[in-house]
Amino acid sequence: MSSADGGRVRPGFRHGGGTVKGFVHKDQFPRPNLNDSLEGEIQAFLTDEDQLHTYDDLTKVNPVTPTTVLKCLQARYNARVFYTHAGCTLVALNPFQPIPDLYSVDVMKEYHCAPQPQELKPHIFIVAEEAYRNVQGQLEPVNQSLVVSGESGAGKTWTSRCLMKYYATVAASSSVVKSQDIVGRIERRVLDSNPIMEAFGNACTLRNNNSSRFGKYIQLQLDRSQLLVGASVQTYLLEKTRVACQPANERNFHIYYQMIKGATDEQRKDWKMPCGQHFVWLPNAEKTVEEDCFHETVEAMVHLGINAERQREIFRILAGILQLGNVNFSPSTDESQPYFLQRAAELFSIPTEELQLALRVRTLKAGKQSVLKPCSQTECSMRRDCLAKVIYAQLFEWLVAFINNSICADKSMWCNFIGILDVYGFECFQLNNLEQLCINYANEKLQQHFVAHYLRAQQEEYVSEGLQWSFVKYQDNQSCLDLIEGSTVSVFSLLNEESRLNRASDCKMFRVRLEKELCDNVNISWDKFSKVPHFTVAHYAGKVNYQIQGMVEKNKDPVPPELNSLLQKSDNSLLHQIFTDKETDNMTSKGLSKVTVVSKFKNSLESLMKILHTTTPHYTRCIKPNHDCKPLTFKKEEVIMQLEACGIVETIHISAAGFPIRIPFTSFLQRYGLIAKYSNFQSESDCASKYTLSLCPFMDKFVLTLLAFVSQLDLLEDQRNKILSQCAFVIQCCWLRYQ
Ligand code: AOV
Ligand code: MG
Repeated sequence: MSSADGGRVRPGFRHGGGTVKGFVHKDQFPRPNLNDSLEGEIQAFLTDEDQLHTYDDLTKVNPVTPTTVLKCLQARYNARVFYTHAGCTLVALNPFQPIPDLYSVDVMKEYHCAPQPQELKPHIFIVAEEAYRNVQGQLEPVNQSLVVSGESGAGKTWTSRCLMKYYATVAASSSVVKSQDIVGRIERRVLDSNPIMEAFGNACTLRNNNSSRFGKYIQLQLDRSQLLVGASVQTYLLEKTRVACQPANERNFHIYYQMIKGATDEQRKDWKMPCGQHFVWLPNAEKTVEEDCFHETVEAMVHLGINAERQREIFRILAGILQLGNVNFSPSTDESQPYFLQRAAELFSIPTEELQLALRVRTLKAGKQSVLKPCSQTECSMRRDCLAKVIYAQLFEWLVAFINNSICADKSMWCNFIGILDVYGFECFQLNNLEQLCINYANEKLQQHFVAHYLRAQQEEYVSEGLQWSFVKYQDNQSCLDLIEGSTVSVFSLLNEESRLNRASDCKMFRVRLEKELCDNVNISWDKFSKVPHFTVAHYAGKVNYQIQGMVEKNKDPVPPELNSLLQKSDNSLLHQIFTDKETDNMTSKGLSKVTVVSKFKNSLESLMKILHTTTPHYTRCIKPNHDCKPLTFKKEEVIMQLEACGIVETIHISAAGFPIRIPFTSFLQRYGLIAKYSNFQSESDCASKYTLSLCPFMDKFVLTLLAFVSQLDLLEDQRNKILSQCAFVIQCCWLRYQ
């Protein structure tokens, strides 16, 4: 078996901006023996297991099957190698334990300074460096996107942090201009946005102790000299329900646990959080996770310019929400109620009576007159939860806006960006809600981007380049997306309609309409005998049951108007500001937002897709080797499902079958130039030009792309082998642009 170290130029290096300066092929490539039959190859593969861990790129595995790919990844995992190329993508296996020195500054520098980084061991820094060099482009600069995907707990957020640290190191402006002001450095501030957003937007779930409950796309802004001068963050749909309702065995957002564990006595007093106080909305507080680091969050806030007074306002708002969680509307516990309500009101700096009124009484408008109607116990609880959610979500939005203000460079200062996308990963619990539907929908969108951009586009390009290409079938998830978001009849369209109609039995009607109007769709099914009404969607990553109960209400996301006006009266200047700035004109008189949750989410994802389509994407597939998050444990069945879901085998086929080896022109001449000497070619350049000639029709059109000429190379190889009188080699290869 040949060496697994090919040093090939991977397909990803050429996207958009053409080939990358410095990223050229070294004249080494694997040479499978022509005389070996396929069986022989399998045999060779199977008997060569000792070497499996040396396969840096899964395109070199021969033959490419789910089993061989899995075996290779497992061998590498066991050998403590966590990154492997898979053609245009990078597969990242989660070690679930810190690996010393894998991400050190020295390693960053090694990848950054290498003339040909792809010849180094596969690493997330290769992808980072590739994008960094691609930004310059060959004809014009091209924005880049690093798309990190994988299921919950696979390592997306970890990977995104590594990428940010990489750029903050290799593209640091302070490396050029020696600044004494460490805190003021832009790269420091960009990095500091992470702990803040994770404290407020991540939580401990059954899948991941640090699960992102929002999506984010961060654009790192680079100036003409490729230095990092700023960044901007776009966030997507925070799972705000968590603040008032934590699923069993999960926790609220990290920030709360950080506060109760890290506060000083003085702060506890100020936040009305005495030691030993039980908070209903703080379950599993005994569980400690790495992220419970209050000090780090506060330090990051300071670096970003959130002053002590603002911080106090933020923490008092958060503490007020916690008190609200202890307010109970059942008559039996009536006594304790004023106590928590009063504390909440004090922390929100609003009058207690007004808070009580807003929670307990609804104002109905009848013409010009207002009628007050007491709320039922359930309605009161809903209003309480709603208040908590709306405050938390607005606070999160304010924080993101503040971060952007602090790190975003003036448009005149930057010319290109590298975007890093880190969204919540695919989730499947026993019971799933609208939150999971949105999360999984986002993952479907990303998968579709990959399918459209790579699996489909790549093959179409092969065909249009005149290659003899037998189409590799792949799982296209378009039909599942149509089911979810389609504009005619889809889950979202029915959900929106029911939300708009706002009828009392909306859940029942939603269920009836789903079953009636989508009965022919193969991507959706029902278990009519189930006690819990639900529907099942066949996602690319597996089937998920969605509970129907509560979906329409969540989609409406009503905010009683009384709550808004109450918060505007707050003496907490931050609370006052975020509710005064908040646009209220998209609310109906009933407090219903005219834009439903799913429509808003769909629109924001569509804008994201538009941006992604204008950039050169680089895909990293994070794989979770075991569902228990155990260090260095590789569960084959779990890994293979993830590999299949993201279409890794098809990706490898498409990358490998057409272009298993990429050779630049000079290497091509070195290898085949001798044919010219012994054949009817007059010279090396004649040899090259004859072969180039046959491809001329494509040269103008694909001046920036690689040219593939599989059959010609077989011929060349035969000739070469004849000349050399040695055993035959089969070389499938493609050719880098003539340079
Ligand atoms: P996710 O972002 O993909 O899940 P994370 O990036 O939070 O997953 O990773 C989960 C955990 O795995 C981290 O907290 C680390 O403990 C560990 N981990 C991941 N990558 C590495 C690595 N390269 N080296 C060491 N440990 C690692 V979610 O946000 O739940 O979809 O919503
Ligand atoms: Mg995450």
